[in-house]
Amino acid sequence: MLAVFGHTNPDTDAITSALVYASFLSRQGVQAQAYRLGELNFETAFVLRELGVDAPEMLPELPAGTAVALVDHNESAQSAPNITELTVTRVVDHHKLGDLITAQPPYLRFEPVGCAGTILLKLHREANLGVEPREAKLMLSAILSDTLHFRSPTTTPDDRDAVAFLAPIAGVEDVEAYALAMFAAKSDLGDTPAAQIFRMDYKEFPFGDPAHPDAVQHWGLGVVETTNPAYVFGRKAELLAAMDEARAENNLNGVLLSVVDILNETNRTLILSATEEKVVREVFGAETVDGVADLGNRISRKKQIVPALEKHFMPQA
Ligand SMILES: [Mn+2]
Repeated sequence: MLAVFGHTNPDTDAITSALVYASFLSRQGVQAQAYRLGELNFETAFVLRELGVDAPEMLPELPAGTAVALVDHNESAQSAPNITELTVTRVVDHHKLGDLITAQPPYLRFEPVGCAGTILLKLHREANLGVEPREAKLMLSAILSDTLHFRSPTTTPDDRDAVAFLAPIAGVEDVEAYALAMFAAKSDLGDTPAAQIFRMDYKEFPFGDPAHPDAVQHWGLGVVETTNPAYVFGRKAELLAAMDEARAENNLNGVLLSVVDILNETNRTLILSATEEKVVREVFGAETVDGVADLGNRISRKKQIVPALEKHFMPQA
């Protein structure tokens, strides 16, 4: 049985792509089971509840050598704790290639599109496999989530085509209304502890030349996508404390928490210390005022934040 899973601190794409790819593989005669690497966020819980679909189980500790398939990620820092001991046989992803190393030739499908769900739809169409309403709504939800319903600069024509194809099958007549309901669910944070809010959409990245491991910096980058940024800034002090804890706990050089206003398409980022303040000034030209730096319309971590930091920390040739 092939274990299929998305990244830690899963978002909607990480969960739904694991479910859809596992069922796709099973239909192709490859026994596969979806798992998750963390708790669902409120948006994903809403999507699964709407569909009456159970969340995948937490990935158990897998013995070394177990065959696995990765969706929506490929970097070891964002994967199962013992990923380097597992046998990665398949990856379907739309992120930059990281430190993936395999002993055997794997099946790899990478495309620079807005969502892993968009690639999964292509796999169905290429295999002449019909898309069931359940799978259609899972993929549709992932694409709307990852692209913020086409607001994100990561959006490609393929993502738009996929949504146009999937919405009628999924029975979603008003796509924007459905997207807004997802975003509202995601923004309804209630009394969620600050540490959990910081971790909900959080990824760690090594920056710098891997040939000089001593010079590599490790940064933790959190994002809160919300229709209610005022609520998040109301908890600024708690969030900064949670960031401080995470930095110490995980031995990080820096941490950032970007608060993305989905509807206004802006990013205001919480700045913990002089270290982050300096980097954000040098990389983005943004000054920090009261612990907040205005990063303007840079709402995509993948496309607008990570590449700029990567370049900054890479030794100049
Ligand atoms: Mn994704």
